[in-house]
Amino acid sequence: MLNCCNRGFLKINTPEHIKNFSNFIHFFKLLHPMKLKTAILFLSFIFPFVSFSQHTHGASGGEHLCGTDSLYRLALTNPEVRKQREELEKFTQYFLENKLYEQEKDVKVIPIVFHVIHNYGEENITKAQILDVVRIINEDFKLLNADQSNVISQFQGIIGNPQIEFRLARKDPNGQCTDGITRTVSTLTFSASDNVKDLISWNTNKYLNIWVVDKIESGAGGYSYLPGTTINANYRGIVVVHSQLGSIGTSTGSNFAARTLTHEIGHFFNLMHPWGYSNEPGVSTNCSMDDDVTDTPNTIGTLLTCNLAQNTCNSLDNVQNYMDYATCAIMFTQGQVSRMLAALNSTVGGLSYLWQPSNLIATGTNDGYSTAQCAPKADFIANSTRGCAGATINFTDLSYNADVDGSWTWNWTFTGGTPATSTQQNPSITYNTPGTYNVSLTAANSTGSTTKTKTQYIKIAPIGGGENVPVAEGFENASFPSHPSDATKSWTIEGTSSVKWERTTVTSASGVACIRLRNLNIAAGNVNTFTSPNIDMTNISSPINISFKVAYAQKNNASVDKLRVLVSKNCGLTWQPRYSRIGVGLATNGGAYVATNFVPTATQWREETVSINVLANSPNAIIQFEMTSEGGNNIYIDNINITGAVGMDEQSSPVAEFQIYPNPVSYDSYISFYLKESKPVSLRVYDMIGKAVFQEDMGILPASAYDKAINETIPTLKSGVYILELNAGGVKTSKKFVVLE
Ligand SMILES: [Ca+2]
Ligand SMILES: [Ca+2]
Ligand SMILES: [Zn+2]
Repeated sequence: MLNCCNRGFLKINTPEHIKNFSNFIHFFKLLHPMKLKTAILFLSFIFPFVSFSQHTHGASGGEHLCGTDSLYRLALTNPEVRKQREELEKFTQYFLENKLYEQEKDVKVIPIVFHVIHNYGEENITKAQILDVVRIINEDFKLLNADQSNVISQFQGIIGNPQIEFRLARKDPNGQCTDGITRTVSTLTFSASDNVKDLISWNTNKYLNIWVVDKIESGAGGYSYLPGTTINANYRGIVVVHSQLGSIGTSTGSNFAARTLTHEIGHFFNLMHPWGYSNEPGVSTNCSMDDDVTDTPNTIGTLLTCNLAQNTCNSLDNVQNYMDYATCAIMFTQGQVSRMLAALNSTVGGLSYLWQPSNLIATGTNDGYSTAQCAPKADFIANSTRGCAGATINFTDLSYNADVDGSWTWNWTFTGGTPATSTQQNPSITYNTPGTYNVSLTAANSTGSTTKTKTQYIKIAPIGGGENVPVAEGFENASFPSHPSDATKSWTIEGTSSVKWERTTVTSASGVACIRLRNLNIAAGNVNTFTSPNIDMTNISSPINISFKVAYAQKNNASVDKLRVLVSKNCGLTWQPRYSRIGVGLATNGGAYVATNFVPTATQWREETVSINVLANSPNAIIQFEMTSEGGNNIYIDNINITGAVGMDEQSSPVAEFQIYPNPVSYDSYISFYLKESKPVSLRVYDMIGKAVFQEDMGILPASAYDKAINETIPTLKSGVYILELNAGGVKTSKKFVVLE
């Protein structure tokens, strides 16, 4: 953890920190027998160095703060890393002594690429947000930032201008057209580290790679390798969370967030924090360390404050420096610029290759390079991938790699949908027939087109069917989640991690089995669910409850795993949370931290009872257990019981006495109901596979009793069993009826 420096609030475990520090010094002495003090001085450039910027809020802290110990050790033990750091520092000293920075007159252009790693959430940020941060770093690295006038007078004279311009790549490593933004779908975005660089990395001798993620595993807001500190060239670059990227969109919008990428690029160009190589700003011992920059005053560092009179090492601190952790960073010093220019003239870390004219041509970032819009890369998302027969699902175009202009076309295909094709950008499609369907989109512009197909993407369930109340699930049948004889009564298990909910006989609250999620080794941010079959609650009224037994333990005080129970009455189109417990509130073992595989004892189960009256009278009730992993231990559930009263829930429905008589229906059957208050009313008839075969919108009806002759209302139906759904102001009530030949 020694050189894990955090941009933001620090939760360093001090004893661990000191222990590691001692280990490193000890190790260093083994390699280089010399006086400890000298060793510390040399550490600042020999030590393999990764900088961390921590998220300003919601940091996971604890053991997750710095997940790269092994990386440090690996780098430290690598002679090639030490050699590169020594080489770079030697070159930097030569560069400074000979004032070679005075010869650096031209703006250096750096090709950059943003790799957005996402799982279709808010972390899939807009191009506008990326263009905003490109604007910010270009202002900061060309000294065009308007707020430079706020630099206090004592430092006005040493403001530095790096003269560096960042341009989004227009050619990818294969010479293909790009707008400098890639998008990769992966749940690694929820617990990112160098793992996301294994998903995608462009030649780091040609591009500055910036990976944008939802969360960094260590809790940091961003991190960058200093030049020469990673032996894997694919790992050079910057990982940053979307909430600290730029000033718009999903960014928190603070100056700290908006300047995070500026700070990280400073590290990428070999700058350290002004307080030196310690990972802990604010401690007095930092006064004896330096950042190897002559004009940055010694400081112990600043933590999310902005005291312009701050004086921590017997001189005025430069708290407005981008490389400190103040909330008012607005400048580099000239000394920092000189060191960055030295690094940019060194091949260490590949930096000197980036701005060569031949590389600008290769990446499409040379002056005057212009190209047509690239062909779009097709992608899309649905507002829900589940629904009952008759559900309307909204699709959103997410195609990228080109800006939408008048030449764009969208050609959608919706197997099983109505309509079955669309040329709208964001169409809404109705699915009347139960089944599992593919969706495909071809996005085109004047340059070209690509097609994205999502197979078995939309799952439409029939109206009614499945289980009936009461439902008891004790996980005793070995076929779980499958029902041994009736597939409509099977449960489903889904999730983003490779380890998912599973039936186990390791322990149980009753019988010999239960369901568990081996959460201990699941990365934070993963979401795992198990979901009931459809439960037909037609004629089931409140009180409706679900009870279950749960067992869970935290691993440490940072374990904030969340269990929720959600209900849907439209086959999963929309969900309502009914239960949520987090971390210590979820724990059932008295709150002890368990570091190894948690298996509950008989007394470590807690029974929960949750009211789910919202499902009253729904023919399509579904219940889902959802675990969001956040660093804790295993969770177990057993003895699920769903109970309700039989009969119409007269209190909650504006409709009473809904009847079809006689039934089986004949030419003189009637539909009758009593509307207690004025409501918009519609009727829908479904066949037994759940396909909507008839629909009538009756408009807003006044409160009254209604009797409608069925042969004047519903067209002739083939013989069979049907469900008539009466929708009064959104409250649906269903009746089965039979048609005979
Ligand atoms: Ca200094
Ligand atoms: Ca059981
Ligand atoms: Zn930093």
